[in-house]
Amino acid sequence: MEIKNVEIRTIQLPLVRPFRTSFGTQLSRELLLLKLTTRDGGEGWSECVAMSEPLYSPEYTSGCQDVMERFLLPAIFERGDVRAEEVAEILKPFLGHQMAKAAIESAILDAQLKDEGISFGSYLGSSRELIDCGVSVGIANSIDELVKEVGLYVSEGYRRIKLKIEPGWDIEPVRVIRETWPNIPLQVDANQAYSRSDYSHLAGLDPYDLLLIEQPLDEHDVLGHAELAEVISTPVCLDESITSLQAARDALALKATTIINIKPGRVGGYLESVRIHDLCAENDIAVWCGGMLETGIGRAANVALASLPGFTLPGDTSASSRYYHRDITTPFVMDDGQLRVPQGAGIGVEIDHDFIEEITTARKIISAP
Ligand code: OSB
Ligand code: MG
Repeated sequence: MEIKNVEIRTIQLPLVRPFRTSFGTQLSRELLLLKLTTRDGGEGWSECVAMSEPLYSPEYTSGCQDVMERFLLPAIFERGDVRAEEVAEILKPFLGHQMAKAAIESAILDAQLKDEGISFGSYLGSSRELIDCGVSVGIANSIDELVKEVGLYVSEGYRRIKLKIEPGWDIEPVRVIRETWPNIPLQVDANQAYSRSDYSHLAGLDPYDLLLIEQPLDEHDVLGHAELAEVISTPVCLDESITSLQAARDALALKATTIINIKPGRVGGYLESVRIHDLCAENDIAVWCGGMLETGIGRAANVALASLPGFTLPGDTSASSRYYHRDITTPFVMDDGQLRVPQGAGIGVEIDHDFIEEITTARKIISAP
């Protein structure tokens, strides 16, 4: 496949409610959309999941655009005829920047699969048509507000609740939610907000039958997670620390994680995600699909990934309406706590071009020479 050009747009989409985590509060989602056009008229779409500031990971929207324009796309263009399976290898000399790389690989994969008439799901190795949905609940202003928000999601049918926690907002909200819903699958996500001096405090979560605690410590403190896992009974799950297949291997060898959150952007793409899935399956490690407040474009591919056999826990793959009043694709609508895996070619969703135009704040076309 020869690429003619890649259009990079910045879009800004308001969230239905503020999303507060230990690293800040999001009121709206800014992200990059890629539209790739091939020399023979094919098209591929992807979204780059980096956020506007480097608070969750080192990447951020305008930095991603810069590295794509300056280094990543020129290297892809130089190759000429390119397939998605070659992208990681071509981009390997450029260190880091997994989210930018993932966006390029995904756009190429979408164009390639549309050309071949294959869906993301069947290409990646999907084993089911429906996936179980969880929902990630931000830090609330009060316990009352939290109970209301969780109540809304429970009534909508979500099959698992994840509470964002941080020092000062942890044991008490978990206790109340567990007492209010004794049987709901429940887990927590700290986004690196704790340190090595907090092990005994985090053991205070043990009585609440949590599925897991996600990334309590610094991204680089893999050994700390292994130490913590020895002293608490809640299973430790890594998110931010797992930036590649190699990182996953190391974390498993160190016993720093017994469950892995796979986010394609964080690990450099869907192909690396499948490799991590396979590694975990061989080692009897459960995986689930994380989220980055995606629009329908990223969500479509995530839902396909989440339908692989090793994804045995509900993911942060919620319905479009949990995030946005209006999505930029045919919306993902939850039925009985599940989403349907798109069956059409490529990502398999219709794109709402008019709406994308409305929410575009910047647009640039990068052409192959
Ligand atoms: O840590 O999983 C996270 C959103 C943005 C950045 C990081 C995270 C999250 C979420 C929300 O928890 C997941 C989603 O519903 O998309
Ligand atoms: Mg997380």
